[in-house]
Amino acid sequence: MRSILFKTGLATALASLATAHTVLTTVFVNGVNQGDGTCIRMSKNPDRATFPIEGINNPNMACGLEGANPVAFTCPAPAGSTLTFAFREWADEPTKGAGPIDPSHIGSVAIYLKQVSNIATSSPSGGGWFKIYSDGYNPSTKQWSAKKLIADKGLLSFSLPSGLPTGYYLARSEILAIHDISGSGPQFFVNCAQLFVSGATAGTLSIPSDKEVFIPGYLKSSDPGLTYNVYESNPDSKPYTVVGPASFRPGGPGPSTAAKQTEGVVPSTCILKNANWCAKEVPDYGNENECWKASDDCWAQLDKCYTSAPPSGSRGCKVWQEKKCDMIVESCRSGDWKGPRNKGRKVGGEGESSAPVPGRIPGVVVGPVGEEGPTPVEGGGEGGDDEGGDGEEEENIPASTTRGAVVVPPVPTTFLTKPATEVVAAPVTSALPSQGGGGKKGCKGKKNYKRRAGQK
Ligand SMILES: [Cu+2]
Repeated sequence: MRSILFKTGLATALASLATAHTVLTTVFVNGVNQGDGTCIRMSKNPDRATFPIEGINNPNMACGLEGANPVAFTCPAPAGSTLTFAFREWADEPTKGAGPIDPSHIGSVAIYLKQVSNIATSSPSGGGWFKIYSDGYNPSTKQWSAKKLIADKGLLSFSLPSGLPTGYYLARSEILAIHDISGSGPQFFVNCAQLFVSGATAGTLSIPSDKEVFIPGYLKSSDPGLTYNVYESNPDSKPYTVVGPASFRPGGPGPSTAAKQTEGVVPSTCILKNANWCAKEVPDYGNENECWKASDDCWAQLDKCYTSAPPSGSRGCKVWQEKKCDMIVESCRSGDWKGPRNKGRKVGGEGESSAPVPGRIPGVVVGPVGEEGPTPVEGGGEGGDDEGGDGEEEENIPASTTRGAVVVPPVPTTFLTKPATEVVAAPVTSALPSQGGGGKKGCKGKKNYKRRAGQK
């Protein structure tokens, strides 16, 4: 037991040592927190998990470092539902630093999907990828996507196209930072979430050839989105073009309850979850010997919990120890040899196994941006090449949204695992990055800020 206690402290210490750019840690489906790390492929190495992918032709461009390794759970998400991705600068501490990313980062945020025949074994790299969301610079708010992400506490909401056929998908987040392209180069922060989408149709989605991309392979170093000088160009007069294809959002009737997920389901016997690890009830006990056996079982599970915990944290392991293993030890010692108590019941309260949600879940904004559109929208910031022009089978955007954005109301906060604190949007006084602390190579470039500041 002592060794486990030691390990507990060590795991926490290791996680806190992680250096930071940004990483996708948490998925919400229609506002429901799926748990830190759950369904997400991220590097197990806390020192690397938040780092950019090196080289635009690197296979890791598909799902990030260690992104070919599947995780045990695949999150169910109805076609047309709202997903929220949470990004963190410090993988296990959503409120540390700037929140999602250092303010020095300027560039774009995009979401891609790929339907896969087997969520555990299909290769993330290769064809089949299509973009469903992107945001670069929004001229109406004069905000770069990273600034918006910081204002929204790292929470990015987007909707799944309503016409997705039932099946398993990788949802890929791509945060591109180009603040230091002439130095260390572009920084691509990439992760994937495993999804089971329930749609009204079955089969393979057919993607228009101009909207399907291979990852890696979809980028050239000469792409306008990778050569744009954020210090010499003003995005209000020289629009920034987000890299990659135009978005593809197949329209359709939405989800169906007939769709049945068979892979990556969280087992019903799971009484506590940390990322992609699940605790099962300990064996029954009726005497001292059996009690200590149940205790051993509990601590052995705890060991697996810590071993499997990704950089997003091990809060669930701590809950398992304090609310299960410590209690069993206590009852074995005190002669209370009948158990387990609360057999089969969930351990820990709602949300205890994840970090507190740092802000209010933002609503999804749909529809093309109008001249006076108040907020970034899907496809916004792409210089208008992304408005679903060929329309044959793409999502029908109501006519009333063509002049401005329709804001879907935020999901009720009662869904949240912790009471959400109201986010007061940071006043956007300028697009200049604030003076952040730190000093990571390739992440700052204060000289350049001055140049831009002087130019304004
Ligand atoms: Cu960085």
